[in-house]
Amino acid sequence: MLSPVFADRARILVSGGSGGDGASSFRREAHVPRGGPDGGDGGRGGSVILLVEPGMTTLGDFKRQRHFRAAAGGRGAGRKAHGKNGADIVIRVPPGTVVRSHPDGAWIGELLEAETRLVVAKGGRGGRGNVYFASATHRAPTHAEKGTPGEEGWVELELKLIADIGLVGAPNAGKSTLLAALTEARPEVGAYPFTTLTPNLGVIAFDEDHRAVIADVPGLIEGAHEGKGLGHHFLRHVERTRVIVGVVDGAAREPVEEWRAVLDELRLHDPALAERPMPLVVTKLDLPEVGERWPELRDALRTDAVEPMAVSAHDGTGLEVLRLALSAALAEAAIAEAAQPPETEMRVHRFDPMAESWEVLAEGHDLRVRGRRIETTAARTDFENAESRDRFWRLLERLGIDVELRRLGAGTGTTVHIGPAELEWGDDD
Ligand SMILES: Nc1nc2c(ncn2[C@@H]2O[C@H](COP(=O)(O)OP(=O)(O)OP(=O)(O)O)[C@@H](O)[C@H]2O)c(=O)[nH]1
Ligand SMILES: [Mg+2]
Repeated sequence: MLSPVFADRARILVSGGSGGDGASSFRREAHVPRGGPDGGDGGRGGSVILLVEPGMTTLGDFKRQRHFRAAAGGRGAGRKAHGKNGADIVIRVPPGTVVRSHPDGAWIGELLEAETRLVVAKGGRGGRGNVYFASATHRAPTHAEKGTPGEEGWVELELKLIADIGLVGAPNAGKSTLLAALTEARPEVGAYPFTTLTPNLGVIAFDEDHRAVIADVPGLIEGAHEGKGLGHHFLRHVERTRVIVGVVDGAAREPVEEWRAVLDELRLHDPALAERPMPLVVTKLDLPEVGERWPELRDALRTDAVEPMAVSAHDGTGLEVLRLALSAALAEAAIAEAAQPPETEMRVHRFDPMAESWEVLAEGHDLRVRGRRIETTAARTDFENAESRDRFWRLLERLGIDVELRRLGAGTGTTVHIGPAELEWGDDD
């Protein structure tokens, strides 16, 4: 049984492991005083990965553990030994989790289907060992790269309800009662409007292999699309359901008018919503007055596309017919979905404006170089090693950054920040 849940949010700190440093080492052999370089690469750092866990329905677990840190990669060693890769951390999240970076709110991805994964903090790369830098003209390089740090940051998780079927209707129409009659869920039911404040979820089993999630949604009233009542907040979740079922209160004073108002609200929220084929259910058929007006109601609600049904959640009348109709509507929706690109496909946008370019900024008396490539290289450079330092300098020259630094006033003693590195400008360089 699924408990009532909705729109959970959690904020977690994720840290990829740093990559291991590459080794700077030389072969030792009995009769060779100094063999060739044999320093192996560092291992990559572990990543933090989100994975959809189909059974989960809340983000409540994240209230306790908020920091997830993947393991660092091992250092490379002599004899070309490769450092061990750091283990990934896999965090299970419910289907429907939307991931954004915090605090900028940038969209990172959306996890909908079982098995879907999303890397939220990539582990750092292992540095290359000095073996890698040997060449015909430079047979004994001491240069080896350091591993890069893993990505780290806060991400915001938001759980958006994904139900296959959404029950919509006016307040007090009997949506929650119907949900309870069709599933194991036990939502609160009340003889007054606005009993349901957040949607309830239940699983309906058609047979052993076919199950679907149904959600009821707080009642929709006139003005819902502009924020009246509570249902408004949930309309966007209704949009994502495969089938919307209209629930009409058979015992309302004006059932047809009331339903038309709900339909108007759907239309005002999104015209396409109201156009979707929508099974219609009149509730409370066990009440004598409802039994009496049912034939008339049926005629009034019938359209070319829809044959209304009537049920009583109290005595079970009509529920079997409703189940069959839901099963058929889901099958139809599946066919329609297959015909068009699935909107539930995972979209992942990683936008990185700094990937190719660089810029130099003044920071007080210091200068800062920003740019993906140059910052990454700085992070991988061991500035204690003269040879590594030279390589880095040559990259600055190649990219033209040195000219820009000078133009902005770099002189002896100026501090230049590049990624994690803090360098002092020397004119003999
Ligand atoms: N006699 C009868 N009463 C019903 C039936 N279904 C619901 N009711 C009653 O109608 C009232 C409203 O039921 P709910 O299921 O809470 O209605 P709802 O649509 O979820 O209402 P909100 O959450 O306020 O939007 C309750 O008093 C229920 O007992 C039914 O099939 N027969
Ligand atoms: Mg309710």
